[in-house]
Amino acid sequence: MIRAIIFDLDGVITETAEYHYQAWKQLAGEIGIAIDRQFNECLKGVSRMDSLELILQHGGVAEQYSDEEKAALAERKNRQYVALLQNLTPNQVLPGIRDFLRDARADGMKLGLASASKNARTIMDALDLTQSIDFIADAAVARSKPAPDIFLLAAEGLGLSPENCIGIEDAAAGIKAIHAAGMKAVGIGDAATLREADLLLNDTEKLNYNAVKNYFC
Ligand code: B16
Ligand code: MG
Repeated sequence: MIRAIIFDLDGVITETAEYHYQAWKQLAGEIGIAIDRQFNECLKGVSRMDSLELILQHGGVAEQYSDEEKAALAERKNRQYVALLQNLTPNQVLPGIRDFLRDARADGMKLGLASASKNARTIMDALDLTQSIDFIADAAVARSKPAPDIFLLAAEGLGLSPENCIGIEDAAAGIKAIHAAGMKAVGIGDAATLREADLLLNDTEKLNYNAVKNYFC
């Protein structure tokens, strides 16, 4: 029996990946590392510190920075990212999401958010969606996706068992996290990356509440 739907944020509810990309590109450029949009694909759904590590490895300089210096670099990127988030408006909710949330809530479903982003609440406020979600899990969990922690925390916050929840994700690590939590997974994106999803949709426009409910119930 499905009683809750738990959403990822970047790539499912909105497309903040471009802002992450711009902020990381600026920081990487300042320390002499070039990244492009293709490289940015492997940062989707990955936590801030893990993203920095991947960028430093990409530049072959991961060993050259102390933990304190890495923390300072991540903080610098975040300041730039938060400044870019000023551009975010309610118009940037991805197609189909508002209708899905409305229909799910009207049908009595609980709604949760399981984003790796420590800026999730700011983003949901900017999108005018905070009131549409019942529980936002704190991204400061011990282990990031593909570990199940953030999805388990979201289920706990909603007062439900994982087997009563569906997760929706756009990243392969996110699908793994949903399954590791014991939930069914909806993937948003292409089959090559998300082949493990139980239900795969090309984009959020195809996300219809009744269709998803009928598929899993
Ligand atoms: P922050 P999601 C993820 O969001 C992003 O996809 C990823 O690029 C980012 O590094 C991560 O959040 C952490 O974000 O730096 O704001 O804490 O897809 O899990 O909603
Ligand atoms: Mg995502």
